[in-house]
Amino acid sequence: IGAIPHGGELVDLILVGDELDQLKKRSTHMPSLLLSKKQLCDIELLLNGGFSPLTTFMDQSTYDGVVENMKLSNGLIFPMPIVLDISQETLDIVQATESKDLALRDEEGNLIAVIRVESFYKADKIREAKLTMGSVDPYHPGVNLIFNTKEYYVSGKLEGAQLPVHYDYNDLRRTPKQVREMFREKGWKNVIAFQTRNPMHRAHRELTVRAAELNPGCNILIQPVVGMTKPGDIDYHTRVKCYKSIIKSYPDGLAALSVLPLAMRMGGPREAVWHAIIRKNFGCNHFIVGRDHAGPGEDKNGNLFYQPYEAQEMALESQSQLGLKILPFQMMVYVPAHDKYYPVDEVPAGLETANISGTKLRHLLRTGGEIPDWFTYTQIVKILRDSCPPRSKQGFTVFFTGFSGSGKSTIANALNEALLEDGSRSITLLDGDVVRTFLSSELGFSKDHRDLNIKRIGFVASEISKAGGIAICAPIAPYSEARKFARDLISNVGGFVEVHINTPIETCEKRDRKGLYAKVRAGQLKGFTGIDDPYENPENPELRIDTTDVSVKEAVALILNHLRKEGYIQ
Ligand code: PPS
Repeated sequence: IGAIPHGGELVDLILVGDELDQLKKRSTHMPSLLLSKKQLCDIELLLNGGFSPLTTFMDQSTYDGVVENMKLSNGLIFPMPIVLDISQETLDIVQATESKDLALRDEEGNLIAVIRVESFYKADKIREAKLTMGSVDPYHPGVNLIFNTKEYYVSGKLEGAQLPVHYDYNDLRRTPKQVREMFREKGWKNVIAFQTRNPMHRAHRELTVRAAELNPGCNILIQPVVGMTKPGDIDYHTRVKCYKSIIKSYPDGLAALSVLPLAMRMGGPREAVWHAIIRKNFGCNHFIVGRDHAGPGEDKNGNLFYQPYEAQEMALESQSQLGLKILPFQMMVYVPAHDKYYPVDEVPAGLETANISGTKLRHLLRTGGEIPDWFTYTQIVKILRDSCPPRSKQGFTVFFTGFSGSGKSTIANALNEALLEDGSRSITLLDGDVVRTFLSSELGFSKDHRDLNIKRIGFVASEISKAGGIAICAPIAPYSEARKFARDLISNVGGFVEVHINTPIETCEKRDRKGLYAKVRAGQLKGFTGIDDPYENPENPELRIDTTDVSVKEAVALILNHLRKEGYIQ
């Protein structure tokens, strides 16, 4: 049923019956490895045949062939290293056992598989990143994944106990065997696969329907990734709601939806070839590769990691080795005069086009701006708006930083009252002293302890912001890295406004409200920020306020103005 799997046979590594019982029994005496999110995704597709013909994680010679030539030892094309990385410590523990077996478990302790560690090797990660991702810039998500693997890659016989357990979308999670079964039940012989990690809009629907029109007799499998995608992407729960909605807009019986637990590497050209192989294993014999397939976007200097059609070119070049038809597509654009979508290279001469980029869409969602009907469907807009409310409905954090006595707490308290008077969101005040009484009572003032203190504050504030509340934090927070940690964590789930209270240390000492500076000068207190302990000035805070000649009222007004300007309050 469907396309012939890569290498001829669909791999299935899950044991059954007595063999499974024995594996489970044996596993209780083995050392265990807790699989990471990426490892869980990889093992799911290894065990269910999504990565056929692979039957285990790659040994050194397979890995070398794949990294250098995109070839397995039998000559078959395979562009992506699939490896199991473990630490020196875990390797030593396994090496000390007689059987060399390692039980692979999920974070709840469920046994997923057992690997017999028959070989291990240390990878040259720079070479791996260069050859597979075409970059060694850790800003590239795939390069980052490579650099964050443990030092040893291991290989050996892999026996599956069960697929990783999921509690969501079980109606859409199908193995290659189950997808093939679905095709058989529907009577589908030729299937076009469509890969995505973004919400789908009219352009995607038009593109896939057009692919089917150009290839008569083909049906469409929409197979979005719900494993790991590019950091910052729209979460898959929101996306699956969009897919479930848009699938209803296809002509009856033309398309079906199934989700894929893949850990994407954002590896552009090689990733496109890899995606095609996976879809072949799922029974599809056509694969759409559009503009910037699996692209990681730009590096921090604004340069593209890959050219927009580089992935498409490599997929087309590999077509004969892949044994499935690559359907290359240019970007689809809207032509208002015809109220119709066209591939950008087929737009009738002289006609204007329209398009809304992902960045523009995110901006429209954030600001509550209008999203036109020609771009997407009303239902999709509603799903996206519910999941990305405008800033006036999102939670946010105001994060003060500055010396002791700079005025942080006073302004934080006043801001708290002003926001309570005006708004309806719940507010939590995480003042330095309060935090050190309730959250960090065991911590001192070493660098490690100060960093941990700020991480805790960042974590609590991110949970508050995520739930739609306001967190006002007022620690000294002397180190940039810990402040960045808090910023990154919170910005992912809501707004983040850093306010540097840059009152000079001399003024703070003159005020000396708590008498701490006097104690420092008397030699009774050591390691005091700004006197004999560092304070790294924030480079780009949203606001800087020196309370030497700005009153508390004025400071609060400055902050409220900023919050208003950014749309957090009205
Ligand atoms: S940090 O570095 O962000 O973890 O510090 P923080 O938790 O904000 O500090 C809270 C209060 O501790 C008092 N204190 C000191 N501050 C700086 N250095 C040393 N060694 C120290 N020892 C005690 C100080 O009063 C801080 O409160 P604020 O509100 O800033 O005056």
